[in-house]
Amino acid sequence: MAKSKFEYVRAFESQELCLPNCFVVVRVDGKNFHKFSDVHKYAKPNDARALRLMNKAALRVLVEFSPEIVLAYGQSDEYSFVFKRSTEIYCRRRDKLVTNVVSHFASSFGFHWKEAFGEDELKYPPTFDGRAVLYPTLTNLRDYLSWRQADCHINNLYNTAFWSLVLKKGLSPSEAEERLRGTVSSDKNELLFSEFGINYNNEPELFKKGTVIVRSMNVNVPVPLTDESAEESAFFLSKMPKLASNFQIRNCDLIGNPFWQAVESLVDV
Ligand code: DGT
Ligand code: MG
Ligand code: MG
Ligand code: MG
Ligand code: MG
Repeated sequence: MAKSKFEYVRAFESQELCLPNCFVVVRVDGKNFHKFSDVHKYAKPNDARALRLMNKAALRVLVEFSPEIVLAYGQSDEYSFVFKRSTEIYCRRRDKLVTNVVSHFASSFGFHWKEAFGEDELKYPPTFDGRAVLYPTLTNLRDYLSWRQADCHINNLYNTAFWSLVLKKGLSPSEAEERLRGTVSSDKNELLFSEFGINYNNEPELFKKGTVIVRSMNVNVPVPLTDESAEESAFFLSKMPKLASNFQIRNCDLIGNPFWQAVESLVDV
């Protein structure tokens, strides 16, 4: 094929490759979801419709890039996708990886909106950012996921106490903030129990733990802490490619050893 005189501009393109042998974690996060959650009247502190939609968009990403993503973890407006360390997808080109994941996630979020939100319309197109982080060891990867799950727990405990004070006791946001200043976890647990009759341990695992999706293929993920009801499975599998049924969606602990004993042979490849 004849080359045009313009072809030389290609040489200006640069590309970064993800270091060999490292886990590639792509994390997406909603842009200004403080506002997005307000405009779409998300329930406070947690909106199960929104979290289930995030899970469904994430499942789409695992299916689209199957079998390269072995694990994903999501909470709030974020999701982390773990590519197996041996992945050769896009020759490990960083830009390709991040942009393909984030755009597939965002379009899936819009695509499945109605299944989660029904008559409540999507009022404007949501935006997600994306980044890739490389982890050389399984310990680093475990610590990364533990960090995200601990973040989920800390925020959820705070938000549950905060919104109880505001919505059930009529405190203003600044009064609630003042009331919680300097409290530790046990104080918040106690406050929820004594003032609102809430046993934090009994809150839904979806809210307390976030969600992990495992490319299952025979691994026996322990503690199906959520009952994966028929209704829930139907939600995840509707309007999805068949392959979606090969993934396990759980709201389980990622910090302790049992989860890793079950998935290590799947993840560390
Ligand atoms: P960013 O990420 O820098 O563009 O800004 P934001 O506003 O997305 O900040 P971020 O990602 O740190 O915090 C997530 C926001 O999303 C936070 O304002 C709470 C909101 N959000 C996420 N999930 C829920 C939910 O289930 N219910 C409610 N009410 N809000 C939620
Ligand atoms: Mg942010
Ligand atoms: Mg955000
Ligand atoms: Mg966030
Ligand atoms: Mg092209």
